[in-house]
Amino acid sequence: MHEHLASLIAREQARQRDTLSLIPSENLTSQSVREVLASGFSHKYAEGYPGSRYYAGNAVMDELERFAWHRAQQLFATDYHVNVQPHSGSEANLAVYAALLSPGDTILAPALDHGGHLSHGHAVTLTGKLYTIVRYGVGTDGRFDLGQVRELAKTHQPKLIVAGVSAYPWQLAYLPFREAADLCGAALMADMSHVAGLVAGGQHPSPFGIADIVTTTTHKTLRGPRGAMIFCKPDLASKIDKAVFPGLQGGPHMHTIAAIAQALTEASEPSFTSYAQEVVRGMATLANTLSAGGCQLVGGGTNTHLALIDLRPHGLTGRHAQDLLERVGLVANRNSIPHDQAGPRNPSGLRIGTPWGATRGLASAHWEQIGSLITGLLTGAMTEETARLAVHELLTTIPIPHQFS
Ligand code: DSN
Repeated sequence: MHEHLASLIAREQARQRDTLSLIPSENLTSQSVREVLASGFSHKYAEGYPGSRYYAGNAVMDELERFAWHRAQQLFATDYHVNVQPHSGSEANLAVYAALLSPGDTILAPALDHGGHLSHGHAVTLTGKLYTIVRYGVGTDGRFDLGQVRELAKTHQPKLIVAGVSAYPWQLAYLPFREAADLCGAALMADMSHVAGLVAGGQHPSPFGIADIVTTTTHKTLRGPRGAMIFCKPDLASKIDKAVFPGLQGGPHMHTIAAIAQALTEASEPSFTSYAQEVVRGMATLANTLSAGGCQLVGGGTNTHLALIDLRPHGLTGRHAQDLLERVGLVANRNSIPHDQAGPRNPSGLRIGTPWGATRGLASAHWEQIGSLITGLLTGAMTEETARLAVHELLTTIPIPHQFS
């Protein structure tokens, strides 16, 4: 390996060892996942699908992809068709739109500053340029305004409704979205990217059986390699498969598909249920500590893996708070909050979560400590030096488990 690359890897390993990621979309993967990812599966072109490839030499790849399908269906206890080829969550969502819609058709989706994702039709993305986007958001209680969703569905007659989030602290109930979709004959897509691991671990409602299509990334709470999957009801299978390949992508990343199959296997073990419980329990503890310490949580709390802190009462911007935490070894990300008057580059919120920390082994007492450090820093009651030493001491006592290092 080139020495510069080796040194970059070593520096990143040290950064991950010496800091704590609170970014709710990040996680650690097992050594087994990374071994599979680094295998010779990456050498093979396998355009097409099992039994129907455009290159020779794909007997093993066919078996591998079918194995990944079965693992996915087993984990989520579903008979939905599954496509494991999307290279990322944004491509998965775009593939669904391409499969079901024509340019100009209307999508009803969550607004970005209310917890949605760029790929849910934000104006700066291709999804926002190709389709007519109608946005729903949260009400005064911080929860999605389901009355608004129903009204918008009736008024705008969207062809697709998106139920999915990347910065929303509450569990999603999928049935009200189904009802809204049925009011106008729309298809319902659940984007469970953030919560897939919680669904697998029984800590979040499942969209299967309710949504027509379920998309997910594989590297967040699900603790797999970077990738994505699309599940759909059997009658949509052919459209979805064609939209992924050849519609949007060429050769599938077979090494990633193999690593996804490994991660899905790990997520079906009882220890993963304990992990998912720990993610949610830890987040509740962290949120309670933050609230008790004077932080205002967007939406009033959380019952998932993440929370958003409204920084305005502290007179801080998102960038300021993100930098402040990073200087003491806590890595979080600035985030827009509902009706944010500040721009997305320096918004008014800080997004935090527990998936990475729970994999590292942090439990409730540790999250209380992290919460006290964050409130101390944001309120100015604690010096950076004191917080930095405390984070260092905590992480020294809880090294990354061997299995994940
Ligand atoms: N960037 C991811 C997140 O942080 O939520 C979503 O793609």
